[in-house]
Amino acid sequence: MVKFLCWSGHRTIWAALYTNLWYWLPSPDQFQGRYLSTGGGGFAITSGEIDLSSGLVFGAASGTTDGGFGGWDAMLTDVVLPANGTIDWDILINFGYRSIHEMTVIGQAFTKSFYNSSSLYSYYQACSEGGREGWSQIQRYTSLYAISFGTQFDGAAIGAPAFRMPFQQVIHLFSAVVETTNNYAPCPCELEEIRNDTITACDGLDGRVDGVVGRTDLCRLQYNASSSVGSSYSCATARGFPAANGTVTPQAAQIAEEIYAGLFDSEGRQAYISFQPAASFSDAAPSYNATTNEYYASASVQWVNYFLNNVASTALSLGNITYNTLRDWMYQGMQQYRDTVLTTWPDLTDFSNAGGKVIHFHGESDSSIPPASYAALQEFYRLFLIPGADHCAPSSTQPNGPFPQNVLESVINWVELGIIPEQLNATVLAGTTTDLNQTVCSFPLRPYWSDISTMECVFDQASYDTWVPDLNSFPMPVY
Ligand SMILES: [Ca+2]
Repeated sequence: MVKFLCWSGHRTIWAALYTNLWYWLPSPDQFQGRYLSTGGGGFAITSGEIDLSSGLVFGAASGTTDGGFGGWDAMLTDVVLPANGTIDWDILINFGYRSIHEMTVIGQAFTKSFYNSSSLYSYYQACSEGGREGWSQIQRYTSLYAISFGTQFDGAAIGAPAFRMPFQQVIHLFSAVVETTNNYAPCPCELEEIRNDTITACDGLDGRVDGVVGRTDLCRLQYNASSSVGSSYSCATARGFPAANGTVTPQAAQIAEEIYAGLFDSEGRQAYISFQPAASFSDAAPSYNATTNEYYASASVQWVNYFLNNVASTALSLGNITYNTLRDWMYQGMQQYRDTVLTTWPDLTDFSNAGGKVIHFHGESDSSIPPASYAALQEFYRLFLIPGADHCAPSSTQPNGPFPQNVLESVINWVELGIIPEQLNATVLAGTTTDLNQTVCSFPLRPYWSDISTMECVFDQASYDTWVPDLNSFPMPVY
């Protein structure tokens, strides 16, 4: 294996003088005619060498880029505001789509040259922001390539993408605004009790009692957090919060229900989706005033300050923020960033015609990016909702849930061997059934266990309808 570091010539105005590219190459006897691009997470465009190793297993030369941010540890937020009030659009375009593209084109040519290989299968793999970066390539760099070269990537393994970033960032404020609107900030222990009750109540809706809510859609239809009112909770001191005990209040149940329901404007029109029942209430975590012994709502506000107000500050009062404010911030972000980080160009005809394939997976209990509202385009695109899983990882609260370990391999088998991933292989990584292999249904089919060891993939319209809400707060389609 050779670790190779080089740079491409794209200059940014003020921050970095060049963009760093980093490629890992398998030894020639292990090279299998493949190239892999990888991405980042959060506001990072790279995951560094951690992801580069994932390609070597499949004999793929693998690449990552620092986006011209000035180093491998630099974040977009470190460089996107050269001064308050000014966005560096050049660096934002790097983040949005250009740097991954340049790294890929150079990486493909470099790989062909290095191994003296005339043909190459090209892949992409990443999760979260990295998933958005993958979609940016599929959506943007196919038409041109389809005419004469085919698609930029033959296949992509994409997890929980932040591809509707201007919405998904704002929804991180939603749980706290639900609390301020209801004038009550539950201690984390109280909401955890509601979550545990939700898991207990909804576990069996998938036909099997295993501590995993495999049907959050049925849970949404059949469960109400008001059932938790009066349940006792007790937590030791943890994470800066004092020990707490009590019983679940109607206010906390109301807050949980509003968070599950999603964002609605003052006229009752839905603006955005939220997390599925059984997901953790991590966005609802309050702050604690040790002097007054009071909890108060708080939230991360990096997106609003940096990208909507263009101020490098993390301070933002929740005091005057309403549901309509959140809705308006989403609309502002949709307008302002529709050609950079809003990565939802809906027409993938050229990608499909060129033979491209995508496997997209998303934890059903994702507490960072809501999993709803993806279309199913089965010929070239498969969506797998992972029962019980959190954001790009298994959930510690539903440890018997499986998590996919070989998504890239399934993509490779689909592209190179024509093996259609009717179901996705996944493995239980913790809990009482560690190492148990399971399969995951391809959406819109949903799991139902007819007995303890037999899972069927079924469809029912009422469940499906919960995944495709009408976001009619906006006067135009939200892609
Ligand atoms: Ca279950």
